[in-house]
Amino acid sequence: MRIVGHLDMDAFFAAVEERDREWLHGKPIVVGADPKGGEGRGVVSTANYKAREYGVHSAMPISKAFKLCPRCIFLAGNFKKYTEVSDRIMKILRKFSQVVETAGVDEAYFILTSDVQGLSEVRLLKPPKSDFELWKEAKKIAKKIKDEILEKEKLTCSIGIGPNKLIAKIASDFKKPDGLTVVTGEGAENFLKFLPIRKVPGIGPKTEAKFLEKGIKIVKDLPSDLYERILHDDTPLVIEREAKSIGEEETFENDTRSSVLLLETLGELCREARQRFDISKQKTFRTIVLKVRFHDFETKTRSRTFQKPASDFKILKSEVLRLFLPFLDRRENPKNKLFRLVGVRIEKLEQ
Ligand code: TTP
Ligand code: MG
Repeated sequence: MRIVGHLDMDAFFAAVEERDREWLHGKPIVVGADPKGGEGRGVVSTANYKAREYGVHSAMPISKAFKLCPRCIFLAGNFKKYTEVSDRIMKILRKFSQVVETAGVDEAYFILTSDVQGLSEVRLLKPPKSDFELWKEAKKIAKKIKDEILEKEKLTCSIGIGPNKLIAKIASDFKKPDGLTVVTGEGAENFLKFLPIRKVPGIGPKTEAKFLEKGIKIVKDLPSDLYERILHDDTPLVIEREAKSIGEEETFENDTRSSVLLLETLGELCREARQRFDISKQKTFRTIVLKVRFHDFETKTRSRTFQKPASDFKILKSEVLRLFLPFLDRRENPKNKLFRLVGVRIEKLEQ
């Protein structure tokens, strides 16, 4: 049995903007092209839920959005920022599932129990348990993911859990924003039957129109081969290509000189690198790199390459520590600067 999750951030770009500017809280927000007082070209990237009440939605011409909602706040958006937020969200997700497929800037599939291709017996949920308990536990994990994203990023998302990718994706969209919808293998038929066909990913406006002409409005009336394909979709997750190196870095909330915090952070980064290494197909590494960035953005890296490939993570931690200690005194930090970021990387990975 497979349990697949699909996570999708709510009104992603707009939610990030609203989060980051207090004066935007509670206002209708549209991220996209410049409306130029209704004359602007280009489209809406996204609108928050408040702006959607006016009928504004993604891909709509910005001029139309302006007509529908002149009092909406129109923002250009900052893709770099959204990518950074996205990376952090994916990192949270990876703490809960070893098999994550990033499907877009604000969405990802993940496996909660499975025997995924190439990864023998990835079991996050502890067997043996009844199916019922497994689904219940999957729901609990999804709740934890939502809680941590809310706590750390102050953003809400919607998660769907299902027996395959397609159903998980339909489920994540079922209740938005801030939804959590579980569709068990047993419940899948009942869940799907009466859904409008447009809810199925891949059925766009054109396909929908063709089916509507034939009187097909809901999923259960779709041709049976298509219906079966949705119900028994077995598309595997596409896991990112094998890395040639694995790196983790952390930018501090406030620039710091606290050796306790610095060393703790480096320890945590080694652990994270180790986790990623463990689920990669690689068996050994030969180079360890430490990266340090000071408050003024001066950046230094120090590395050590072993003659023989290593696999023991005690070496990583001790070597990182050895490379870092000179930064705690005059040797590498004569001006006693504050630290902005530290990073750890392992390179020359081999299977
Ligand atoms: P979506 O997940 O489709 O939309 P959303 O996150 O804004 O809203 P929802 O709560 O319904 O999930 O897309 C994610 C981001 O991708 C969205 O914030 C902006 C961007 N995007 C575009 O730039 N153009 C588009 O047409 C769509 C659909 C999305
Ligand atoms: Mg979204």
